[in-house]
Amino acid sequence: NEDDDGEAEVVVKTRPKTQRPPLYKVLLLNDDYTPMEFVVHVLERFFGMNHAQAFEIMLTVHKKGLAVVGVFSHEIAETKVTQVMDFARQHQHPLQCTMERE
Ligand code: TYC
Repeated sequence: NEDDDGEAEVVVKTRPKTQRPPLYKVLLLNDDYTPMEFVVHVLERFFGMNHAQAFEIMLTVHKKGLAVVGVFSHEIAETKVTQVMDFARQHQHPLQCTMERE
């Protein structure tokens, strides 16, 4: 950059990095004992899915062993996991729900 005094000058532009909060995948795991209808109900109740979506995801877990059921902030993901685990335990089903950083 050349201005009126004839001296070269370097203009440095700063590009502020936008900080984004880390996201967490909430995973549902398959097992041999939890009834399919219970899993569908969990997905409707805690993840706001309609019946068709919930049924589809339940079948994916059943066939593949696990599926991501949502992506949330750390606090929300923890709440979902706790809600699902408490609800499964109340109904004496071995359903497992976990979270992992995306
Ligand atoms: N595999 C279970 C059954 O055959 C159904 C099931 C689906 C269980 C999804 C857990 O996360 C799960 N009754």
